[in-house]
Amino acid sequence: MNGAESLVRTLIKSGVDTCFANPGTSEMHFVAALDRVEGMRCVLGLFEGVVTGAADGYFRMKGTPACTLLHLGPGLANGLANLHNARKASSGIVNIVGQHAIPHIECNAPLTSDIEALARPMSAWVRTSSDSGSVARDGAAAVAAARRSPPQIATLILPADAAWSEADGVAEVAGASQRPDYSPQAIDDAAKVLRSRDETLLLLGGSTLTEKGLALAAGIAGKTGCKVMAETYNARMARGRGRFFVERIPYPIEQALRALKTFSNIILVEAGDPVAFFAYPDKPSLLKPDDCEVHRMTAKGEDTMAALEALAGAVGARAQDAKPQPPIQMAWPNGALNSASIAQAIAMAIPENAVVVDESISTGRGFFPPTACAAPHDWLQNMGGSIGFSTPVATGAAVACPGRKVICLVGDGSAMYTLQSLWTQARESLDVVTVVFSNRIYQILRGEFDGVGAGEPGTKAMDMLSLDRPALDWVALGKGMGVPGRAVTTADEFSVALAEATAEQGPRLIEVQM
Ligand SMILES: Cc1ncc(C[n+]2csc(CCOP(=O)(O)OP(=O)(O)O)c2C)c(N)n1
Repeated sequence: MNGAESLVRTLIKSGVDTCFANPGTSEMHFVAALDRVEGMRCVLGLFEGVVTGAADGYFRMKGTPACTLLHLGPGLANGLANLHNARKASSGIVNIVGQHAIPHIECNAPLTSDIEALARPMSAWVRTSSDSGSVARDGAAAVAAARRSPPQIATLILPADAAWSEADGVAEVAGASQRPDYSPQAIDDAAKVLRSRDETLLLLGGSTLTEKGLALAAGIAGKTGCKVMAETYNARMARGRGRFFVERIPYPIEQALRALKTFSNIILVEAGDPVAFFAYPDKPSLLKPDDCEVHRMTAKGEDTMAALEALAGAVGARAQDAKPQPPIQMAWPNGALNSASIAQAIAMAIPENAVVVDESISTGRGFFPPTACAAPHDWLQNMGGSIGFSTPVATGAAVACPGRKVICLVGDGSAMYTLQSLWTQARESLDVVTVVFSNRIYQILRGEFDGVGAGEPGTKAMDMLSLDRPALDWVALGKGMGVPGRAVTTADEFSVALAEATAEQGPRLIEVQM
């Protein structure tokens, strides 16, 4: 057994059985080992941003890490933006990055670079295997690091000679690390704040946004009169009929300031401090009012569900304290395509247990409330703000969850970053419906131009924001990668296209021409 095979066997033994890959020469022994060893599902991505984003989507849905296979420094560098998004989403990933054989590194061949330096900013754990005898042990350490609480990105750099030389065997991965508990003092403090009846916001983030966590929050809100909200962006939120609907802090800074201005207390349940996405001249970075006190109840990695249960107990909240939610009218829309009619069609079309991956940017800003009563589903968002996250994450989510329909809502600008995902979806017959909002402009940036006070955009500035000349033909792009699609121009056409695409098996694309 060589080093590469000892690594593949160690990964599989530890439960890492899915590899999103884009290999090169230095990774050929790893690729050969995938052939020899049973048990690793291998999924090729045609750009490393697809590979790393897919690993993020896989983790979000499965809760266990996949591995990636990346080609030296440039391969890793191509995947960094979606590793950034994955890191912000607290997704566990094991990256295997090839390296030249150790004696070859000093020759400064074309692909030589400082891979560890490239890996470090997006990885909590980085190691280069020194020889073939250490590879299995290093692989086991990488898996253990990825599985920590909160989960992390671990990057193992595998020199080609460590991969091709003789190894000792397979290594054992240490058991999953214990979750840090929560602070009982923080629960007491939060309960005291809630009992005071001051205007209080329970701000939820991370792993609190499961059906159970939301139900606990609904009971606490019903009992104490506090308001519950979620962060602006969330890695995964349980939503739909029968689940407690929480609004999110709005993205536009004026709206966010307005939404938070009445609170004298904010209790953070795994959420971050409410901060603006960007700085704007003469506007604050912190969204809370000056005299509002922020109380951290739990941090990432702590046992938030147990903490919420303890808080419910401390304030005497039970499930039946949850207030009934106002009903939301649902009907297939007709007439013109606009944000409201698009949201209505999506609410009607979401199938039971679907996964919605949302990178709909400005088109989708109002999608949340109208889809609250759709069939039960999970809603995944971009945690790191680096666009091009959704089509890979949808791909990885579909690999993780066969049997669940994945709906990817994406702006045309964002979709162009990682459109190669469509090819992987076609090759793997993944059940993903990609809805591209084709407004042929970076619409959000047109608003930001005003928001930062940059004046009136001239011809050159508008050229940097518009996607016309030539217009992108999404149906043709999808077809070229094996994904059938159609373009729609009215709400009626969109409704029919979405209903059909969600009822069929396999990848589909809908170009919403706005
Ligand atoms: C990697 C990266 N590059 C650039 C940006 C800046 N950016 C933010 S939104 C956006 C355009 C999004 O366009 P689109 O998906 O079409 O949505 P729309 O604005 O039209 O709603 C860009 C370029 C970014 N966030 N991340």
